[in-house]
Amino acid sequence: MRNPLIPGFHPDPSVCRVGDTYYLATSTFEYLPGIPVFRSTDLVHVELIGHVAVRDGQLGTPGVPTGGGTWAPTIRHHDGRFWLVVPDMMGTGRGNVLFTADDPAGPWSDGVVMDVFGIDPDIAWDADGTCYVTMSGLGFADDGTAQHLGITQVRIDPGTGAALSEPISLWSGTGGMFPEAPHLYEVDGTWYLMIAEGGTERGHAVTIARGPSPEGPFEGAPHNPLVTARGTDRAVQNTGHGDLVQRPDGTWAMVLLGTRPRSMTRAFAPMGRETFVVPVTWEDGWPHAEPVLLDERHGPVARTIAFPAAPGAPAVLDGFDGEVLAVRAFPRDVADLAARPGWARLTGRGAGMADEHPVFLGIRQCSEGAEVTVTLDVAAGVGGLSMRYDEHSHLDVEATADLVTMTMTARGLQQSWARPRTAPGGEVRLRIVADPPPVGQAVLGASCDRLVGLVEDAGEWVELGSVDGAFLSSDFTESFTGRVVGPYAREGVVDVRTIEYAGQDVRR
Ligand code: 6LW
Repeated sequence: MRNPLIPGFHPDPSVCRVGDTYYLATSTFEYLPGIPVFRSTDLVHVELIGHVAVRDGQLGTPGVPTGGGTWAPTIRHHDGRFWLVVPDMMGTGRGNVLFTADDPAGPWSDGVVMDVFGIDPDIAWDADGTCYVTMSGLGFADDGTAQHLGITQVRIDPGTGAALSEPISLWSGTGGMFPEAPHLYEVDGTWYLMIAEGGTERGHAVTIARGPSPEGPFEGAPHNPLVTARGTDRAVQNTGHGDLVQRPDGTWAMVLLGTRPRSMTRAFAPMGRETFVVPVTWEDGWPHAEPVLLDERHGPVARTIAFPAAPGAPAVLDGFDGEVLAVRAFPRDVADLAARPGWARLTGRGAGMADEHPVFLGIRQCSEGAEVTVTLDVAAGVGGLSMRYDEHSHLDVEATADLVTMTMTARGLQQSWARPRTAPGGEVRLRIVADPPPVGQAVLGASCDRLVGLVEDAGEWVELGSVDGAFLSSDFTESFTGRVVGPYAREGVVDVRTIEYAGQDVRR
């Protein structure tokens, strides 16, 4: 199988199948549009077909803190419709929301808030039509601190989200921390409860139990964990948080999250958590999954994002390519496509990328080596190209009509490089290059992921400076997201012509 199945920041995958077609959804946290939906007919090629959250009010994203927002969704097809449940966490998040759609490409409903308390909800029905929401339960200790309650389950009315029962506790794994990401399946009359445990870092694992009913009692598999990379030097680490699906030919597969960390010590993952897929076989009534390997490579990626989106762009929303994200806002709230035909106009508010609501449009870094170039007009403003994890950690290459600066901000540390433009003017091309890892990755410590900022000056690409990419990794930033890169405005009007992405994975 070719991995990652969905490269770039795409954690917490969930999958369902209708006929010959698989539908997948992943988490978006503080980014909008929220919760991408992908289609695949072979679990090798995936196509972005839309997003669940494309309208104001469906999610509380504008006021969620970093690390909050939309966490792990579950997508299912039941009774002729698509169902998606997702936690919309912290700040202005709505809680656990249930969306429905006739067409998975959208439109999805406004969503109802379910009367359940936890994260990572799953939704399942038994043959009588009783609807079960199974989650990683949360409660509060006497002093008000949040407590993990293990895997819990509530019966709900899927029409209103109302709870029809008190939470019950189910099997909560084999002792790893943070039992979460539960999914329930009925296979030939037996119910399976698959979960993640060990935390989403290097201890992550998928474990499974089975029982006679959706409420259990559940007995853990003798061969748990079903999947883990912990204690190994495999190229794909953090493997966990999976969802099972049966193929039309009766065989099974699991989608799950993992990372592709760099350096001999597997120290940091530039792109954060991505979606992988592994084959699953059954023996003695238990599923068995293979470890996640990188045995097949993706080809080079080359894409140009135009404004408005070019014909054939995926899942176009309000004129923007569906791969374009904005932070705590929709791309339409951040950029004006009408002001200057063929350009996206960004109007800065002063704070640049340190703002919790940056005037920024970005796409995910989706290959180990990446070269991202923007063409801007800064005649009436100050702006540039940023590679961001969050407002505390970002690499900015910024231009005015006569000066270019590169600034690395990493959780309170900051360093800048500046250079006058020898050919001053409004139009400027800026580039960030993420070097691919060395073949074999036999490099210990720093500088095995060099990030380089460049400006095109008088027709030549000139290097401004370089920094260790470890500072922009999910490990250093302790982030649930990944690298998102694109243009921004700090002050005044900055027009964006294109974002060009060229990248390639390394041969191992
Ligand atoms: C998600 C949890 C997890 O809710 O990380 O890896 C959290 N798993 O299941 C955010 O993605």
